[in-house]
Amino acid sequence: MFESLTDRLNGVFGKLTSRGRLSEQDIDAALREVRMALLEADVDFKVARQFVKQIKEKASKEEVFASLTPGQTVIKIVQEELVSILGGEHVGLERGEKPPTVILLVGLQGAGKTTAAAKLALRLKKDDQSVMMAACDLQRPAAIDQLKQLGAQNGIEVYSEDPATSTPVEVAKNAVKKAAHNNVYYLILDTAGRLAIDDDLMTELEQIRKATDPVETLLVVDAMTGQDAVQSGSEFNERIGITGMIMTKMDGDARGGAALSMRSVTGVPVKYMGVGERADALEDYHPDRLASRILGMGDVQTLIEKAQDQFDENQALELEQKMRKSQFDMNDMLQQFQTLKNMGPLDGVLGMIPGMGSLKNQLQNVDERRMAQVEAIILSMTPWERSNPQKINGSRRKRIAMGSGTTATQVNQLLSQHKQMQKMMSRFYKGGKKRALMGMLGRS
Ligand SMILES: Nc1nc2c(ncn2[C@@H]2O[C@H](COP(=O)(O)OP(=O)(O)OP(=O)(O)O)[C@@H](O)[C@H]2O)c(=O)[nH]1
Ligand SMILES: [Mg+2]
Repeated sequence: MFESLTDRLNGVFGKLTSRGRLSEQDIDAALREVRMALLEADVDFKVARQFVKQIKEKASKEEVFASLTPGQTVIKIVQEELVSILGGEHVGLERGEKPPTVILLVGLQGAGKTTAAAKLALRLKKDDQSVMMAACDLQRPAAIDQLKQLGAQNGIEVYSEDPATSTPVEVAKNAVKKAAHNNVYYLILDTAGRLAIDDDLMTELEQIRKATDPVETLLVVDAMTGQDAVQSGSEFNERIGITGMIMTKMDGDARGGAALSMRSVTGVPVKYMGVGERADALEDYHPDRLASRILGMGDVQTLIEKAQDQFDENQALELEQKMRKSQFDMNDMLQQFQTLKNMGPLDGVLGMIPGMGSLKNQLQNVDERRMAQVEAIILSMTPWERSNPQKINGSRRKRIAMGSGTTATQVNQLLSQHKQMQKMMSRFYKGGKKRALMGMLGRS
């Protein structure tokens, strides 16, 4: 979701690093562009202003002008500040002393509460925790069915009552009783949304909160709604007090402003991000990783964690080792592509792979057919070729193209993409993050 911001920032950095020395005016001009880029991405204007101010202050302290690589020093500062406005440290889910740990989900209509309840429940279940969901949304009859269906699909117990004879507070209270009785550790309460914040909604939520004493009150916000999301975040926090946020629809093509401003404006940590409609499309929110993605340097850590969900731990470890030692060959690339297919929205996953930026451009609107082509090319290689892609000569290329129903040019493209990925990956590990960043930006 940060593509255009990433492009803009890379443009600014490109200008900075192409110069030997930088004057104060150069930095000022660059920071003005950074500020514009943030505003265009719909970042809260106070946040953008503060961001640029901090960078300017740090830049003068860190003696950018005396540095031999001033442009890179500025980029390092931008990265640090980005991590800082995104919240600094990752904050995980709290766990109560004794069961049940009640997690109350609140938010506007359509923000993704019910989906988030299932995602969170599935995550906890995968971590071997006992978990139950309760349908406290009695606004729409369909809401209960929606939660029940999600529960059935993912093997999660759902507590519900007849909406004709019960109230949201009653459902919540009884769900807590049942969870305590059954020794269920986590109880997730799905609540009703409203089009806008109103007193009825707030009163209802306050009552549920009083009755259930939740360990976490998580606000579910739709990242696509930009500044409105930020506004509702502040209001919910003032009215009922929230302990964290789940930012949904991060897979959408919004400009990313909400994601960037939410933490700074509300002061409340974002704990998770929703990145798709599927129940497994939930990611932990890590400010440093997100900053890397925004700056276009990939997010190998999240990628590896996602891969761990898909293939077993040994395979994932092996992959990491190979990336470190630049032994990532075509077999690994094939495996990655096959795993990618199971890891949810392709765009999001591609953005996490260092060096994928250029591939992404070539694979515009990456679709299953393209993926199949890549697979076919690799499958047409012999095992020896897959382990030694650099030794694939002209006649081999022709044969591979024939075998996969593609052209020699397409085979060439894939080979150079692989080479670039390999280079980026090893640089990512060997050179430390700063050098890796330079590499991602194509300036080393
Ligand atoms: N692409 C994408 N869609 C999402 C995500 N989270 C939720 N959705 C979709 O958003 C729509 C609304 O989700 P719900 O979970 O029903 O939202 P809600 O907050 O419970 O809505 P109400 O109960 O009406 O207030 C559904 O179509 C979901 O599939 C996400 O992270 N990415
Ligand atoms: Mg709902």
